[in-house]
Amino acid sequence: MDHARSPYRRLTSTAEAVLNRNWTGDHMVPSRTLYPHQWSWDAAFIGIGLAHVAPERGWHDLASLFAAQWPDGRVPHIVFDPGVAEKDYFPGPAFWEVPPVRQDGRSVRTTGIVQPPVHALAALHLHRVSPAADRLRELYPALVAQQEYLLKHRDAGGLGLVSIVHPWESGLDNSPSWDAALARVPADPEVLARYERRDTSKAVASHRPTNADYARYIGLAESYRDAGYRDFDLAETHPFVVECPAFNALTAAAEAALAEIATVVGADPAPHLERAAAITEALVGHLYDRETGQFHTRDVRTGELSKARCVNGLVPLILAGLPGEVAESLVAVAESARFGLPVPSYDRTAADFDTLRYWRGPVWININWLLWRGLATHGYADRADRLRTAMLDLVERSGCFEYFQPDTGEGIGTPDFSWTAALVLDLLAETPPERE
Ligand code: 2M8
Repeated sequence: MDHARSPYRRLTSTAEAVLNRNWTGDHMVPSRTLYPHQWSWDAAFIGIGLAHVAPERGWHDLASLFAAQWPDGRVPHIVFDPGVAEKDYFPGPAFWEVPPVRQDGRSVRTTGIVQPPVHALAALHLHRVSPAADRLRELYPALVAQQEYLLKHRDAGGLGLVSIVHPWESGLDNSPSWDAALARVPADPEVLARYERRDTSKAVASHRPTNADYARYIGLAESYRDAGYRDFDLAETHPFVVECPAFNALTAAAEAALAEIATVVGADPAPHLERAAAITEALVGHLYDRETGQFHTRDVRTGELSKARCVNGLVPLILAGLPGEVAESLVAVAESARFGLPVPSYDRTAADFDTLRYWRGPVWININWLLWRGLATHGYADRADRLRTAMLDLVERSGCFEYFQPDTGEGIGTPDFSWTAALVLDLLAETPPERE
């Protein structure tokens, strides 16, 4: 990256400084205040940016995350830093009750749920920007095991799609995409009487999920935990089981990235390509709605598609194998009055669109970064360029915030947020997208 000639010189150094402050020596934290541990899909987005400025840190971050992978292949959504006190994040290791795993000679604890598998994409990106075939070779079996866990243990609906069992697994925690399915999960106020939320003491409460949502999150995590984190008969036994279009698109994109990784490490790319095509077909066959022109979340327990038009329904644009007319429709919806570039996290015309509350309206850089790649992949170069400039202008003006008010561009949530900083560095480098 030629920093000196970039029109965003200040932004480059701001973003690098955020990543330097959030590096612990072993891994990156999303935020020193709000998220003091290591998060799964954050590590992937962070690796994509670190590729340009500190690739060794990017590889190290991924390696330390995968060192906490469970024997069944699941990559936990949080790896807890043993040096951080239990009181500094809720729900912490004492809540999840997962036995410690050995990681680089020390003992670490994790959660028992997952997040979208963006890691193969990140590893391929790191290798393309800063070739490291050995690193790729070391990580490949773990990336394959991650996919096998999702595709074998989490196909609760039997359609060849991955189900999530908790809104936190989506990464889009309080998206309206889950409202219909969550309405059947009791929001027991007693649950919160037993615990204390930490997030609302570190961020503005009206910018975070509501107490009713949190009560459901805790109740769901308790029931999955108390069933031993087993994935048997989920659709019959667990109260929340949904197929998210973004999670599944990222799972298909991971297979496409693994096919490329396989060719580098001397493995067979064919099974990965087959799986990428099969997931893409299942996505279009079961989660795409021709009337709304976008994808929707399916509730596995009822078989119904959520009516909410959320940004997770646009993310399948990242798939090169998407039929042309579906890609065209997603672009039209993204540019319509419902969204607009950069896309907010929810339909602007919905009665409950909320410009401040987390994943119910604000603009997030990781999702826009995925759409930027999707636009480029499908040949919408002008729109991709416009979106890139809009994201860079937004972050330059407001700072590396966690999310942004979609009308004013004001930065909200935690400042100094790692994936915003990292993805800005990637946007500045303008690496062409890999073939998903
Ligand atoms: C947010 O989620 C965590 C729970 O996992 C939280 O609210 O405490 C989400 O934005 C998620 O996507 C992200 O990975 C995490 C850390 O940045 O924060």
